[in-house]
Amino acid sequence: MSEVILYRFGEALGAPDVSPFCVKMETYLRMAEIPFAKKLGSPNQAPKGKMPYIVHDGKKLGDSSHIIAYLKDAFQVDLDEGLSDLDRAHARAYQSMLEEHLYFVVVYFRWKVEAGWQVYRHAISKVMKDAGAPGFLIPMLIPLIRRSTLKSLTAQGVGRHSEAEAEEMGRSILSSLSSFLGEKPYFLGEKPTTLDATTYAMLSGLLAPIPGPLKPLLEADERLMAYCERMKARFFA
Ligand SMILES: N[C@@H](CCC(=O)N[C@@H](CS)C(=O)NCC(=O)O)C(=O)O
Repeated sequence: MSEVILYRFGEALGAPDVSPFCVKMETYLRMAEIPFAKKLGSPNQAPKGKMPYIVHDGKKLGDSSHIIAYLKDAFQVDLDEGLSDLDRAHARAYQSMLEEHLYFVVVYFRWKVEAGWQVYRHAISKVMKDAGAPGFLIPMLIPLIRRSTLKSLTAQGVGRHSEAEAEEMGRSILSSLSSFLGEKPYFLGEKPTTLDATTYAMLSGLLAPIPGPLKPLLEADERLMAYCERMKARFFA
């Protein structure tokens, strides 16, 4: 079976990628032991206009969850084998909470709140430079990308809230995650499943050194921090 080419933004802020969805994809590929190579890409070339995307056997696919469904078939690998219907229902619900809600709280503190933005814009600039964008264009493009991201954040809804309200969303999601994890090593039990790829990616996004409440909130939770260490040691050693 030929290797998968994973197109992503690039490393930044101490994470394998500046984008939590690209970290999710890489974590999944490592967990599933699928041979892959990483290349820098851009949303302009992505089939759904968002990163990550993959190329495999001449096919180009976008959206991390669609990619995982494809890889499951193509490589006959199932990280969720043996899960009960209830586990699957929980996994689906937590995935939505992480990808459709917590992700946007992360975006809020990176792109909207000025203190976060003053740090995050350097990470964006680095990623664009690494991807080969002409140096003179980067300072012109960044404000445009920020404007369009903030427009999406407002349309999604999280962007309409105050900082205190966004922080409270982060706090309540982390508290739910921590309770759900409990004393288990992985979110659905003794063995890591697809949900752990998403959870690890979103949590490691929170650990990026961006000013704001999210990193301290996560760092105050011993269970979630131990979980992040466990995932990192097992899949990113
Ligand atoms: N549902 C998508 C979400 C991907 C996503 O939101 N990617 C962001 C980066 S974290 C992106 O490419 N944003 C660039 C843009 O919207 O132009 C997935 O699971 O892959």
